[in-house]
Amino acid sequence: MKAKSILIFLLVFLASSIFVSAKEEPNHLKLWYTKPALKWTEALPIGNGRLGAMIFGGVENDRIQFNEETLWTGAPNDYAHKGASKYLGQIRQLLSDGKQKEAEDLGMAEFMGVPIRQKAYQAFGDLNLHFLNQSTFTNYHRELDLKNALHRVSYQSNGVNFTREYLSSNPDQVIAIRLTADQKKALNFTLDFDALHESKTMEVSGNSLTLKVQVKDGALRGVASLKVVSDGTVSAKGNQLSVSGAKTATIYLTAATNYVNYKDVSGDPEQKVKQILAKAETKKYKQILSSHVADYQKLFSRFDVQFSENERVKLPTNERIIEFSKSADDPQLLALYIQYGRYLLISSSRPGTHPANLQGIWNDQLNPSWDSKYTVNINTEMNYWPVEVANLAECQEPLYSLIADCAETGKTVAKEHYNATGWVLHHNTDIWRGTAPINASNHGIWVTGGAWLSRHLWEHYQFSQDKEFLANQAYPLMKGAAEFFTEFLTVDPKTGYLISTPSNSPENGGLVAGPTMDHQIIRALFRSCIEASEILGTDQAFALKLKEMLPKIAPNQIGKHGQLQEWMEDKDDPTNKHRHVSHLWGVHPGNEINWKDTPDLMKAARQSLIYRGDDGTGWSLAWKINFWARFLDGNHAYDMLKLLFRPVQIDDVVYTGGGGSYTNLFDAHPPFQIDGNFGAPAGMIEMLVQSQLNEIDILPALPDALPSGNISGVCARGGFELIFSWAGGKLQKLDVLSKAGKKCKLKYGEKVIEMVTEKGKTYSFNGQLKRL
Ligand code: FUC
Repeated sequence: MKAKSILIFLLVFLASSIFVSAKEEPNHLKLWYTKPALKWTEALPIGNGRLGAMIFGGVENDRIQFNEETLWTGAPNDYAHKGASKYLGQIRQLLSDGKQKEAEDLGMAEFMGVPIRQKAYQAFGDLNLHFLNQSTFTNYHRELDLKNALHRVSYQSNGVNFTREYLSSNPDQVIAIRLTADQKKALNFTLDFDALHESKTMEVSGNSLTLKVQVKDGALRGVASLKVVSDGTVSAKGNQLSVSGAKTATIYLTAATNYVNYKDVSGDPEQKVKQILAKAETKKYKQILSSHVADYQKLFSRFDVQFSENERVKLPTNERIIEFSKSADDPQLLALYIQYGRYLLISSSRPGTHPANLQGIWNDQLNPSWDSKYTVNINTEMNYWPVEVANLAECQEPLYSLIADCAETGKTVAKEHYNATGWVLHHNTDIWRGTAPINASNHGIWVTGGAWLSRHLWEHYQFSQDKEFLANQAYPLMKGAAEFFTEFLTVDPKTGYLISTPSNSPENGGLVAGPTMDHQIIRALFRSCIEASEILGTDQAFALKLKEMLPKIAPNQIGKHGQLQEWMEDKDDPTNKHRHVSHLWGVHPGNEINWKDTPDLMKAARQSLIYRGDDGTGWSLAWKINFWARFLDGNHAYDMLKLLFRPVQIDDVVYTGGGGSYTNLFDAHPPFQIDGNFGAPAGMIEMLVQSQLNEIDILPALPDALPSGNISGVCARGGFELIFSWAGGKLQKLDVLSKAGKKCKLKYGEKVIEMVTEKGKTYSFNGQLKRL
């Protein structure tokens, strides 16, 4: 009897999983549309960390605009301004004397990187597909399936059903496009390459097409090549390939450059591309598809989140965004946004690749906004805020490599600009790992970029409890960053405190002595080094030095408007709506300001945020979601989401400024900048669980608009992974998996429990935190 019911269950399960065919995947894991994309921000992104593409899904003409992550302008260069340190004392003195303009002028003349601007990430090219006789079509559908990392297009034309599937494979290092018709010989199309680069060549031979580009200002050149495999005839036609009389065709596209690392551009892209394609061509599409899906799902399927669902879930994504801005009653859109953020992270940042830049890896221009590089005074860090909590720790590895590179280049800059040991990274970096001050002295001389990035190393240890990582990778880099500040911090002649000068409160108020944010970041860095040295049992003398310096660093101060002071002086303007709210770093991502230990500072920080207002650019909105979650005000955080989903250039909606979302749910600074796509999911998760204060706080900032839901695979500091559900605004059930066997302190509302845990064991609780 028992066996029979198991069999029936299995049959029903199998039937239902077959029934959930491609198009029936849950809607909280799909972006979908009923029209092809016309604008770039309507196209949908695919990526494997290295190769990215935006798919337009046009019927007669399809555009696949693609990128390779190492195609940048410029050449190896350390950007250091040799001998700049001669002017450091003078700049400090001018600032101390209240002569900001003179200090900035001297900084501009003698202290900036060489050259003063860093280099730009480049669009690579377009692959265009031209289909014959398909000017009329019906039943058009295009979608991005986040569960399988697949983009699909389907439509009917002249009585034939056509489908296309697009993926960017990490295991096979190709973008694969599979085209099918449901009738023999119905698939007829031509393919060609195009590129914005002035210097470009195209070659056609056999079933392959090659595009070679040389960047205008620099040492890098790129080679992109594709092969077509089809049951029809593949032939060359001028600069094009032609496929005729086919039922199916598969295109394998790959690209490479001569970039090897930030010091070496001796790579052989022809050879690399040839090897990749030779391998791919011998495989069946099904094999490439299944290893792609398996490889992607290893990361993606560890985590799930669901809120309550209503009729809105049946709308195409463009309409859903517009409806949300009218009334925010679509909780499941938030789940889609969180999962889209995870999808974008997996697609733009894989072990062995470069970190996600300002646009991830997706860029269609030669002069993208802010060069699509790495701005480290918020943007690059924000890209990685969801990694730990949303169970994608591996995706942060590229950031560790970038930090390690900058710790090398940053040594030269520390020496030349400050005559100091250790390493420093200012406002920005690029593929050449520039670390010197850039752009202008009023914001480019900001010294704590490297220290902030080092926090990500420490946080990874906090979440993973991986001592080997701490000893071998994290601590040496953290220590180098801290060493710099032991020499850089100077006694403020006015207050006697140690201060960071010259620097800047990003990007507000010009060059100053002692911005609050710097002191918060430096304190956090020192504290983490002290703790790491205790855990590892090393470097006691260095830890002692940091301990002695810590209390001497200028503290957080409350000013005359009840605000947290952004600077040493009480000069904040309560009407200033600047998008950066840097002095609240200690609230998030830092933790030294919190309700438990420093309630007065927390109130002042909240007051500062109220003065700044809710509106802002895309990433600014995303940061404010995180702040409101830390202030434990879920309803205010939810209000911020209404701004985040403000439609930007969607259908005929008129856009009125500030951040928002494009049709493809890309975050709008505007223009597109990917940080908000990562910072906002982190903030939404922060509403559901927080662990920055040595306890795991469940549903700390649950908004009224999310009365029920469930989340699984969400991670907390201390090496814990949680599954929990809530209904009617109340916790129902909680499972805690202990991955490191550490002590666990759980908090839900007023209730707090502590327990010793065993590594690998799961502990279950009811809604009152009673063990089950
Ligand atoms: C910082 C921000 C801008 C933008 C740029 C990439 O300079 O102030 O808003 O995000 O980075």
